[in-house]
Amino acid sequence: MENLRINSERLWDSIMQMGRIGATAGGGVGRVALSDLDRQARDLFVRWCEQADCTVRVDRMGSIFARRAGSDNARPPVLTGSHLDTQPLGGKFDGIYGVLAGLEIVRTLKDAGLQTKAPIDVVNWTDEEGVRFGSGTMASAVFAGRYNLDHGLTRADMDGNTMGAALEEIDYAGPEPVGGYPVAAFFEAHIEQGPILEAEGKAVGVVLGAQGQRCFKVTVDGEEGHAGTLPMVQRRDALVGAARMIDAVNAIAFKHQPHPVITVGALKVRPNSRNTIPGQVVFSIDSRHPANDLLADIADKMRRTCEHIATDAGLGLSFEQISHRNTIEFDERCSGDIRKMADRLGIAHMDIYSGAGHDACNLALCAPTGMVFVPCERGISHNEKENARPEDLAAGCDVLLHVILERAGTV
Ligand code: HGY
Ligand code: MN
Ligand code: MN
Repeated sequence: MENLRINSERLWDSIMQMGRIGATAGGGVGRVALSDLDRQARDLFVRWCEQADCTVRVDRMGSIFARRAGSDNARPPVLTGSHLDTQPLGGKFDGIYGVLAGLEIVRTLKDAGLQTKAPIDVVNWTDEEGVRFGSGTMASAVFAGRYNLDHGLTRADMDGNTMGAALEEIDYAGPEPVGGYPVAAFFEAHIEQGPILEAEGKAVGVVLGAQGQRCFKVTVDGEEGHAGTLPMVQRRDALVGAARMIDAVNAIAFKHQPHPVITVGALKVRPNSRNTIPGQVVFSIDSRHPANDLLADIADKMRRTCEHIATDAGLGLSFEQISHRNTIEFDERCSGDIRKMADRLGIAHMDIYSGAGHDACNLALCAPTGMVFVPCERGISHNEKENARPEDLAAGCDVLLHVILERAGTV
């Protein structure tokens, strides 16, 4: 069993095949959660899992659980997985690697005729990225009990459509209750999305934790008017106000370096017409910091700054926090297992913290949780150019295989 290894070529081929669903002209993937492309990716994943003798269940948040039975199915399952949804202009690896690494593990166990004591669930968490509904990792947050089901299903996009309705539309509003049962452990494999492992020449990162995050929806209300006739001094231009706010929150980040990081990445202008003065702008703020109290201070600063700008310009303002997750530390026993298995397999590794958020950050609240990072080229992610080396993906997957085998126990 110690000599068991995953099939690197099969893992790579599956990632490439999945990358064809929503492939972009720039070589990446655009497969936003709950789109028809997401449905196609889910269907392919389900087909592959069934071919690997897994039984597939879908919960009410649309997360998919592909179970490889153990010899004792009364034992809590060992979960592994990540997400198949991507950024609008994303890559082939962010999230996808973790889901397909889980699939590769159950395929490897099937080939080897190996049975575990506890069942293994390969999971695809719904809408990790939060592109359309604003707050990511919502399905795993409901699973972990951070939010109730109603909160998850009623998240609305900028046009007011809910996540519940979108799940019905793609036929993935499953019947299973969300979470509420014991999980032996959750392990998520993921590309690092930063430059450290590559620079240090390590194939595996043992992730110790992840920084906290607060996301906001800011609505600026002005008044529409004719671009050719309304004098400048009489205007209440929501976009000019929003632009000042965006510049100001960016300046707050620069003033406090090396933390926090603050990003305004989505903006909706109403009515979005060349010759109408913008009457309303809705924009997102994503802020992150490793210290929870400082992240809260930054949130206050941003709110007060936006209020001043709105008042000065005679604009209305709603500054709404739509998600908040504190900094988390992963389970030491899980991190220790990852380190130990990397050593045993002779794979170079180092401890690392995650700048990005992951479903594992939620699972850590309800189950022992660990994460395995692998390097990605020049740390590039959320970009069509995202790339990783087959040998690093295989190394991370081999570590994951042995960590899971030890946790699930073998017959
Ligand atoms: O936003 C994030 O950290 C992510 O990629 N889920
Ligand atoms: Mn991800
Ligand atoms: Mn991502």
